[in-house]
Amino acid sequence: MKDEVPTTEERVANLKGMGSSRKRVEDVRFTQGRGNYVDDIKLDGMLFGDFVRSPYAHARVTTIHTEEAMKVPGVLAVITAADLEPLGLHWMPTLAGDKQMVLADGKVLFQGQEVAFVVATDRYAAADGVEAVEVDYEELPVVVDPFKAMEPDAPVLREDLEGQTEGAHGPRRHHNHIFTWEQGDKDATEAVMAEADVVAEEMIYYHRTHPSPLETCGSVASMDKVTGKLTLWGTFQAPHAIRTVVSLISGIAEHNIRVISPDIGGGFGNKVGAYAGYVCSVVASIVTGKPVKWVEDRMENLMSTAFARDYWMQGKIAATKEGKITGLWCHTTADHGGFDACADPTKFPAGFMNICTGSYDIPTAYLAVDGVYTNKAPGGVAYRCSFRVTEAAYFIERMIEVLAIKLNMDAAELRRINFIKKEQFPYNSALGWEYDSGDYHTAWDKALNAVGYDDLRAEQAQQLEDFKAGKTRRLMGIGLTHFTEIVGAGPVKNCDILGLGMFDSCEIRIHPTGSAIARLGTISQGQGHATTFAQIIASEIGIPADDITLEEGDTDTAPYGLGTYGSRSTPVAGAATAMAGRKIKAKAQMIAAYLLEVHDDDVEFDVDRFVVKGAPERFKTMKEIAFAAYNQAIPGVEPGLEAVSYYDPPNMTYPFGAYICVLDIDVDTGEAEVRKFYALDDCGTRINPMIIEGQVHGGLTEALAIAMGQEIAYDEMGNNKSATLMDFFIPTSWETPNYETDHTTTPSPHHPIGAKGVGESPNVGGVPCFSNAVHDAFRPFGLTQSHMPHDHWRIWKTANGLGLHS
Ligand code: PCD
Repeated sequence: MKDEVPTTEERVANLKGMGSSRKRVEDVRFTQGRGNYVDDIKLDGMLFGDFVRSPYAHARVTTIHTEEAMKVPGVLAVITAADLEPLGLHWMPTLAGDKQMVLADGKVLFQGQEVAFVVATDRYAAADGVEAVEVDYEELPVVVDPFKAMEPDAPVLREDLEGQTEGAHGPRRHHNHIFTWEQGDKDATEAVMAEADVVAEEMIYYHRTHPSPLETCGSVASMDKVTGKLTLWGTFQAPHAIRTVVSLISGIAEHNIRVISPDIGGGFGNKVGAYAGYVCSVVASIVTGKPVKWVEDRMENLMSTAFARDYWMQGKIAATKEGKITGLWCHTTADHGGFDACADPTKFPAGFMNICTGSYDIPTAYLAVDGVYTNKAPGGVAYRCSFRVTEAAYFIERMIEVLAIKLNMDAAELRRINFIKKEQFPYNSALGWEYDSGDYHTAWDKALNAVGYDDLRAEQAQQLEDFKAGKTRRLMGIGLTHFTEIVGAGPVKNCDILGLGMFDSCEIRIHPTGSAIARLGTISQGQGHATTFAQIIASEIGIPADDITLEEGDTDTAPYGLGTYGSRSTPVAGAATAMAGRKIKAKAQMIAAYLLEVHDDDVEFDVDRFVVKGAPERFKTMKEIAFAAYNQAIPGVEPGLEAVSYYDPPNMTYPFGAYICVLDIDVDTGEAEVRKFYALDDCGTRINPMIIEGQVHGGLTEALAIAMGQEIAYDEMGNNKSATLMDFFIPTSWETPNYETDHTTTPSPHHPIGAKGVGESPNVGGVPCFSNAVHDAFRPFGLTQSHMPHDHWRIWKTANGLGLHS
């Protein structure tokens, strides 16, 4: 019957393709305890490793006594640097062109540094063995302040580099100096500063913090001596790169290494780098011939793997009296800890910090970054941001506020008059980027209208009157942010990690019955790739998303890719997915034309089928075409229906957003309560609006944590003061406010489906927004800058310092 023929809308809906809020297919497993994380892996005869760690931040290691540990029942081996040295594995290369000790080689440079690896028959015996190892240390003077580290008589931290005046990123001018990275025009910027009507200057500190995913880092190494094959399961955000690195440093041929990232319980940049635990589990497996598991505990995670931020950003911003910005100057001192283990593309030692001109049309700018060694843990990862983008966004969004104060202007208006205009895209920034697309004014107006900005300001003024009149002890702060991100590394010509170009990949195989499997070079850590990438394929080739299996993370099966971080999966692997889909579609078109006995050009794609142009009743569905690909001998066409795409993006994508936060601050307790948080994101074409909303909620909550309490703090002796979740702030549902989300859609002109990344945006935009709200509350009392995190104590101190407690 005619009305049984599905309508176009029904056929589209049936695909659950791009734009649909398809439910996450992963959650069937995750919500029923069927996830398979590294610590769930149990192999026959598996052994366990645990680290002896340094209690000192800087000390010479004279002797390591292992005899007592070897007597502990179950302990099989205690590995030290001396054991690794003959294998050349006592040091390993970092992603930043530096090298790092796997196990303490003569000295330790941060508290919690790995000193020895105890291998035992179970986790508890390994821990007992760790207790029984005695290490003789000779304490050395500690430097935790990057400015003091650069003083002439500062202690020499990296003795291994003594006398080396050339580093991986150019000359070193001091024994604790790593590199200086300069971008933009220094002389021109200084000239602008000298001539400007107004120059605002401020030191903006983005404190040290740490990603803390639910699952900590870990690995299981299994060396099969019979086949010569090493299998390595681990919490890897970049499994293929790990395989290549393991091959290069161990000498095991790459085809004999299989790296598997099983389910990952959150990454947030913490799982990008290579850690001592991975190396030690591999070595221990080779030595013992047994599988060896290493999983760090929470304290080890907070103390030793991948910190984030720790940037001291000295800024100057120049403008005309009317508020038109004429120049931006920034000098950053970057505290990298004991080793430069930052995870950035090779040519970018300070990541994408040069996106610090933000959303504004700033004609002249200069940025210099000095990387410095201190006695703190190494890392410097992109904790929910694309390589230092969050530092850049925090810097410019604070500088805008500081300038607004100096000009005595409304900060929303100051932003508006400086935004890059829609017609200026593609826009070349003064610090070297080509922004692909944007429509900032539209987003800004939508945001201000949505929150009723003028009314909020009126209410705030009234509340200030009441405060001054003694009628209330609460102040209201309105935080504004307009951020621009840069995600999707990314052009192979600019971006590589350890020489590996940052393309990504997707392979799609259509089965005879019309369902499919797709494999990608990326790896989900909770983002929902199995859901969203199937949606791209569904729309591209007309097979329902529910009929497509997605696989990532097994280097024996997945095509080579650079992994998931820096919100690069959608911009790069998502593009590869669309391109692989298009290759399949092109072949399907030939098959359809053959079946319909017309010329290739006489059929056209229609949702889930090819139809004869002008005769829509004559068609072949993708299901029929798939079967024909395996069942018919078609002249000039190979059997089968599959394709692979390795995608090298022509540019990065530049998502943006307008965020507004309203805070109520109790000046007597220092408590800050989020009354309202509005987040408008523009990530170009949206694949799954529900997943995007979830990404925004998660990223905003991490932003709340960072801005309002989360910090890795050290005392003068280099003791980590926040190595437990008692001291390191993780917001629960209690502290987490409601978020209002919104969007505009400005597609990327170069991405095959117009999509930009979104996973990191809420963190990048959220941190300055919360922080600006705190500052805004105190603006009438003369506050221009106070350092994050804005916990109750610091807010109370700020209020106190402004004389509000008298
Ligand atoms: N999307 C859609 N649409 C659009 C975009 C996007 O839908 N337009 C979606 C996708 O598909 C996915 C998501 O969303 O699913 C995301 O995406 P992206 O942005 O592209 O990103 P990816 O690459 O995928 O991922 C990454 C990110 C990052 S970077 C981070 S931090 C975080 C985020 O992601 N992490 C995480 N998110 C998340 N989530 C979860 N759940 N978990 C996790 O871990 Mo780094 O650098 O690493 O730091």
